[in-house]
Amino acid sequence: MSSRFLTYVLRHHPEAIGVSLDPAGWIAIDELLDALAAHGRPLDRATLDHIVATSDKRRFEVHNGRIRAAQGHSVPVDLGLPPLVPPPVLYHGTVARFVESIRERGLDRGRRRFVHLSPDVATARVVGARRGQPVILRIDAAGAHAAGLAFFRAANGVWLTEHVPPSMITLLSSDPDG
Ligand code: HQG
Repeated sequence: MSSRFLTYVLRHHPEAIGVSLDPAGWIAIDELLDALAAHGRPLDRATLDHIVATSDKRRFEVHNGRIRAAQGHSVPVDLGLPPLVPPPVLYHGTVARFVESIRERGLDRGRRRFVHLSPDVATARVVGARRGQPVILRIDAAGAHAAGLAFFRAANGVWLTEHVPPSMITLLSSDPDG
């Protein structure tokens, strides 16, 4: 099993294996493994630990025998992250077909709890490249924070905020090497 089914369960559809997450998104690992087995997706603890340890984006947090997705949820969760002062500039990787709408409406969280922002261009490029030729947007995080928007940092370094208005967004580059 790759991390994909685990992120599906822990971010979006815990009910797919008949479990629920606690309000902060955690589930006991024993309960998760039992439910996976009961739904034809057996996974042993060593393999789970390997998936967690080798997840390229550090997608999972493990603590006190429990596991949760670090970010990316569409189910209602309160991760309990403290609001932080963000770096002055953050980045968002997307693709050209979304840019006009983003310029008009700003960055929307869509079905997820938050808009996801990257601390550097290289990471944003990887995020955008999931959908095609990446386009990098530069986010005036200092300005957005000064305007009263709350920022949070997930355990894996992804920055989260509920919405970014168009005035805080600059098209940085549509050149994958730029
Ligand atoms: C776009 C992955 C039109 C936005 C990544 C994005 C990340 C708009 C798409 C994490 C828009 C949403 C999240 C607007 C935003 N009009 N399009 N107003 N506002 N968009 O997947 O940031 O591999 O929900 O640009 O690495 O791409 O799953 O968000 O293209 O950390 O672990 O709407 O998911 O991590 O797509 O990715 P998503 P995202 P994992």
